[in-house]
Amino acid sequence: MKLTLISSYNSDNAGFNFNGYSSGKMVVSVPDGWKVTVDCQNRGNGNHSCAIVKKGGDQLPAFDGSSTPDAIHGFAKGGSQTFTFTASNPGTYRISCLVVGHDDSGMWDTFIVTASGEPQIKFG
Ligand SMILES: [Cu+2]
Repeated sequence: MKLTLISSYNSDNAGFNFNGYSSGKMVVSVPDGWKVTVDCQNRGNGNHSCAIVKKGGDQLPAFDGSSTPDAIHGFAKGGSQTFTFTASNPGTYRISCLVVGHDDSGMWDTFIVTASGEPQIKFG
């Protein structure tokens, strides 16, 4: 499946959002074993990145390849980077911007690997 994550989609939470959602309010569920390609775009003025990590504060990807390159520095406005990984180990993870301070500012959403079923996105 393909997941498009747009950093600073709008001014919600001072731009610290993906697709307009922050602090876990967008919940993306993917079944175990599915291959996920993330298209990470940046519409903000500052640098941003996209990664799937296990929990807040983590700087390493939760799955092999589940991050844009050099995610701690991110990339600039107008840029777009993609990465592909395979969802595994059912549980709750985090879509995070790993640029320093951004996750702490709420620039994260929720990523769940389910045991089975179909991919789904919910908004809380
Ligand atoms: Cu960011």
